[in-house]
Amino acid sequence: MYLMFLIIQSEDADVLTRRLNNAGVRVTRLNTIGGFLSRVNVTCLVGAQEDEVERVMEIVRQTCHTRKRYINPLPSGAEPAHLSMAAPAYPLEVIVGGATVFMVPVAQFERLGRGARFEGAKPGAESGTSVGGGNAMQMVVSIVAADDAEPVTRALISAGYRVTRMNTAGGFFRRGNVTLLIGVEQAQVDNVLRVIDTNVRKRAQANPVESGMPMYGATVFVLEAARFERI
Ligand code: 2BA
Repeated sequence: MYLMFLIIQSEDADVLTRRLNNAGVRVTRLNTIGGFLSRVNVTCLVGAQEDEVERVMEIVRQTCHTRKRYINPLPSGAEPAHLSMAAPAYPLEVIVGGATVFMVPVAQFERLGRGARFEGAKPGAESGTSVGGGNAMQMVVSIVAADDAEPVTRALISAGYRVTRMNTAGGFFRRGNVTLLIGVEQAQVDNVLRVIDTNVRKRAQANPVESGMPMYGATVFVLEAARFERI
């Protein structure tokens, strides 16, 4: 499985989300800002199995269009540093891409809060396999309902973990949810998942994709960090 990051223009976001949802693909949306133009854009997180990736890419290709943008020259001295050298007397044309796509391999994928208690990673496929071996640092990306975010965060902090919260939104109804980033060593991953599982409201069955996220108590992608350092 892969976690796909699709950075797209806001104008295409609703149609892309709808088309992906109609194809049975779930999407989590983040409101983001492009570093160069400082314009609002949208980053979609999509967990896709290997055989789904091309379907997702095809929908992205059909939906996300390149557009011309113009940067108006600012009065001398008022322009941001990265534009100042280039700022000409006429608008500068920039072609913004249909989409910028990153695909990151997922080491472990779990849906938690489904009633049955989380028993730990099952040996084998996409479960607890660490390419870095040993106790490599993992980035646990957990999408939870907005009202579960507070108890889950509190429980993780009390258990000694560090957490970053991102306000995100589900695909279809854009219902608010929260994406938690938790950096932990491989040996701690099961425990983190257990804490999340215990603190989300239980859902007996998955909501259909059209009902918005989250469809389970929590959807979790574990990514292996190539490097982790605190400075
Ligand atoms: P922005 O950073 O606002 O960039 C908008 C467009 O401006 C880019 O379109 C590109 O045409 C131009 N541009 C960006 N950086 C530039 C630079 N250093 N010099 C000259 N022109 C530059 P795209 O390449 O299609 O990118 C669209 C948006 O995708 C970006 O918005 C950014 O939010 C994201 N993105 C693209 N490449 C990325 C990367 N390597 N890492 C992270 N985000 C990326």
